[in-house]
Amino acid sequence: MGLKITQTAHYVPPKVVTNDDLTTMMDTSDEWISSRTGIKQRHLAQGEQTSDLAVKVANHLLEKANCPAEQIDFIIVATMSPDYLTPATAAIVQGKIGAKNALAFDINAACSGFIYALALADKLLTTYQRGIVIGAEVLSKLVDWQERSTAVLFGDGAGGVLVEQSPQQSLIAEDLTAYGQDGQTLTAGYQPLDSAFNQDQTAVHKHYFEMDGRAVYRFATHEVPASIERTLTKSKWQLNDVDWFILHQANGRILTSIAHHLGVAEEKFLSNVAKYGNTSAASVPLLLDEAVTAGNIKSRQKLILSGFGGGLTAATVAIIF
Ligand code: 4VN
Repeated sequence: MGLKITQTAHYVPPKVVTNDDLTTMMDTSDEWISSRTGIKQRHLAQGEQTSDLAVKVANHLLEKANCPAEQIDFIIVATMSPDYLTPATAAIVQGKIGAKNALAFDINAACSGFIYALALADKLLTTYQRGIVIGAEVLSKLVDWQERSTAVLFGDGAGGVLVEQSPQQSLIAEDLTAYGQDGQTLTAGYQPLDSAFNQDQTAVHKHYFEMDGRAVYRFATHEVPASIERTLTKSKWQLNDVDWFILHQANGRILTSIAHHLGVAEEKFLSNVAKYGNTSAASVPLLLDEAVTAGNIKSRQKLILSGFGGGLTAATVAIIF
């Protein structure tokens, strides 16, 4: 008994902002952004909240599966850019799609969030039949549009999967990790203490993304290959058994570097970072759905899914699709 992914879907807001568009807002260039990150454009939300993107994905999943909303037992949204602290984005989705029998909650493990959520869904499926797992982000809310080092990186979007209890276990192994001591190298959305009883003494109230890019880059190039290797060992898979590596689309150069560290041909690393930029928890399901829809990923293929970033966290699952 275990988890099987039975549908995939994604949604991105229609507005496209190219690298050239960004040069009118800040001192940067298409050359700089392309060569250092592989990003050419990103989709940015206009009048749509994180829950709106997630609702589109959820409805798309239900339509594709021809599944009534009442048959959904749980909804998990992985996000670091929720509409509110409460209600959870997943609860908003539950209400809007009419999944009246579903429990619903968000998880925040930043760029690893979708992988964490998928591993969690596997455990829920010992008790429940069917669930929706979504990664959804409107990171543009957390971007300081004066700060070129981070503003060029991030985009908005959502992706998700329908998961069902199946006699055939398709989640073969998992490796979920956190490195909380290094958490300050990537922050966004600080919530200041603010009441008559409790005034915040912190000098800077860090609402917007702040990233020590070199530290996070170094973390990713060391810890992601290690997490993937531990997952392969647990799976009893060899590197060569893996059909596709679907990694968090943090930055194209980081993907190249991870492929080299592992000794894997870069062609096995699917990528759409050029089109969407870094969409944190949304990037893995967004890439998964595009690759399934394009016919690149086929039934029974062996996949490594891996997320890494804020927390700091890194997380990998091995899946037979
Ligand atoms: C995981 C990672 C990143 C990330 C880190 C560094 C970085 C993305 C630094 C060097 C810079 C180009 C950009 Cl590894 C971000 C997240 C957040 O989702 C997670 N880019 N860069 C340069 O000067 O080349």
